[in-house]
Amino acid sequence: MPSSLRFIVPLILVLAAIAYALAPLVDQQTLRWFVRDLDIRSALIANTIEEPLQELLTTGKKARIEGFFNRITQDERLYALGYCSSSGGAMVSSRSLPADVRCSVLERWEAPGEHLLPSGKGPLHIAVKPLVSEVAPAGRLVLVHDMSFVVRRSEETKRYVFFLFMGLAAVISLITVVIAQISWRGWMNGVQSLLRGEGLLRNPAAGTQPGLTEFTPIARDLQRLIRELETESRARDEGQITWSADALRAILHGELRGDDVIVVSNREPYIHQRRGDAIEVQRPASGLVTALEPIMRACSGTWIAHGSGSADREVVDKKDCVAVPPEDPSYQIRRVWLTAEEEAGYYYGFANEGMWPLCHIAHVRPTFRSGDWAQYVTVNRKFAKAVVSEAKTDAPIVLVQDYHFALLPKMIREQLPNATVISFWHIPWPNPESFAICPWREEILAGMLGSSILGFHTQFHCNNFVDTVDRFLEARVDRESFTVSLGGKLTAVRRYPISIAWPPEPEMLEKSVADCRADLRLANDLPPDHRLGTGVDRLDYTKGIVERFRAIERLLELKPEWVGRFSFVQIAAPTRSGIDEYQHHEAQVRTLATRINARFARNGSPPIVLKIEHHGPREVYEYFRAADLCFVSSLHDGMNLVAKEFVAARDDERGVLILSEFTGAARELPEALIVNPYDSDQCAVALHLALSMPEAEQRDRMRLMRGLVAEYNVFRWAGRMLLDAAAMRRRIHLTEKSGVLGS
Ligand code: GDG
Repeated sequence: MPSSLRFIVPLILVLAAIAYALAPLVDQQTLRWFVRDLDIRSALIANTIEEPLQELLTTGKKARIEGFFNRITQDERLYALGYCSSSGGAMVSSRSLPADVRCSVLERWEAPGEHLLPSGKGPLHIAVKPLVSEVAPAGRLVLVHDMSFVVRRSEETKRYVFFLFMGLAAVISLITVVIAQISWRGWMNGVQSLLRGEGLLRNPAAGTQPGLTEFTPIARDLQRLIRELETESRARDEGQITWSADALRAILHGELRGDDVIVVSNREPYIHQRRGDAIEVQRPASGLVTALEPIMRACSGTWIAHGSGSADREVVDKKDCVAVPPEDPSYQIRRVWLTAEEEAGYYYGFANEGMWPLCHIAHVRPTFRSGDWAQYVTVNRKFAKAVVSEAKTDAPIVLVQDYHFALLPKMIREQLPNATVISFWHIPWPNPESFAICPWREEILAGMLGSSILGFHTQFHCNNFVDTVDRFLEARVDRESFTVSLGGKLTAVRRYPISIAWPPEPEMLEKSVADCRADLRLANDLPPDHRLGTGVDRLDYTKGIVERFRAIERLLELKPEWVGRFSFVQIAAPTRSGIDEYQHHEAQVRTLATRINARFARNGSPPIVLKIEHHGPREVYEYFRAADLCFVSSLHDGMNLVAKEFVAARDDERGVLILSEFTGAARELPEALIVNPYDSDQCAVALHLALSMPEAEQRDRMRLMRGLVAEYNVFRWAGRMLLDAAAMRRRIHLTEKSGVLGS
């Protein structure tokens, strides 16, 4: 209440001041009203008494007239009456007429209006009315009214106005205090319940606090505002996040606290190999492992993969699991064993002879065999079983990697309908016409649509996928939200461009660029000032190595000044060598290199140095740092991490990237020299441009590309997918909750 007084006292003072200021106005106004009343009253009395007075005047008896006047002035208000004859003489009046009212001064009161005469009792109102008659002498009647009552009334009115304002002040204060108290309590309760997580809006039927319903619209606005602020701050925060392994871990701790996370990929993150008596642990150099390992470490999850190492079986427990990383175990690998037939059919057959060429459109015909398909189905089912047995809850988050597991999402969803399945397709998705040649196209699409979120590197591949679904399945495609609904289940199709870890491991950049340049020229028997280009790829026909060599040949034809002054080192890691197409490809690459070298080698410097063997990651980085240019000429590539690795390796901001327009990376790195690898003349020009590019231009281009790779690194790729999954789970949770409330 003391706080209420702080409000009431000033209010009363203000209203009292208003009443005080109004008092003279009230006086003036009431006086004006009474004078007008007395004017009318005087006229009325004059008219009433005119006739008897004229009769008395004809008699000429003064005493009778005075008596008449005295009788009339018995009236409480009529103070005095007088008569002045036009023919002159003294006034005939009642006894009470003031002495200063004389016939000689009557003119001043003749006009109608406010004629007041001060007296000891209070003001007197004087009215003069002319009397004209044929029977009696003409004259003027003087009517004097007592106005002391006006003063009395005015005092009363002022008192009344004052008390009225005081009453008003009291009522206004009371109402205000009551409303303020109710609102305060209501808001406090509302804020308390909001803090308790109950929300301000409760269904009246479900027990809204009494007296709060009128605040519902305000509460709703408040809630919306809080939501908008949250979203805005999250968006702002995400924009400001410097994505790193630690940032990813911290975000996952916040967003997916306690959630069960499972990764499924064909390749395992740690491979145990037997070397004589010892068991060696190998870590495949893979962007995928770099990206997904922080997630697994943060969530202590399970990574399910094909156990391919020669000592893999020796180190697992009874459930085929092994804790990793070996030096500091924080998550486990669950190994799935495949028979030789399964591996041949599922991996080499359907995945790499069917799906791989199908999706890359690199002019290698896909081979589809029903036997391979059967193994593909079997192996996908085997992995689905492993997922179900490893799930600790009925709603795990499962990250399915790549084209080896197109059927897995649907199989998981059938057995764990509450699971959140995020599938990522690392290779391109072709247009519907190209995809149509797959004999099991409907099964593949339906399998993938078991995912909650389906990710591709580029929007172009997302569009291709949605178009393909639209063409071949009875599904509802929403191009506004980019979702596909099949059998009432929704899949969001999203673009998540993969990248590399940033910053690169410090030991990769330990050796200076100058040392790398000198050492690698020496190691390859090249002069110290020799210009060097490099390419690092798996020996895969989609990488355009043949086209790259043709472009080098064309450069030397068109610009002979580079003959003997420029060499290109191609690191080609053997891959899928059990597949015929890959053997042919290797042979073709070797033959071409030999032919070009025979044509253009000078002074012991071959234009092409072909290294078909696996290199250590440090060695690969050394080549990136030593080279004047890196040439990525993929015929079709989901992203291509080599382009980004070259950029990351060049902390000296030198070196030129020549990049095929058919890579996902080309959409992110426009500062590279973008080429069509099928156009060898254009590629030759790009090579020449790169070799003659001024250092300042190299720096400007490299700086922009490094900025992009730093910002859009692999931790953002993984983080964005998981944040989207977390948001999707929250939304589903809320929908279920409101469904329960609504029912
Ligand atoms: C698929 C998609 C997508 C190569 N040779 C050696 C070696 N490498 C490393 C490179 C790079 C990686 O392998 C190759 O990555 P890419 O992205 O170029 O290509 P794919 O293997 O075809 O991968 C592709 C990727 O998935 C990720 O989503 O970008 O589009 O086709 O890191 O440096 N590493 C070592 N020795 C070698 O001899 N150590």
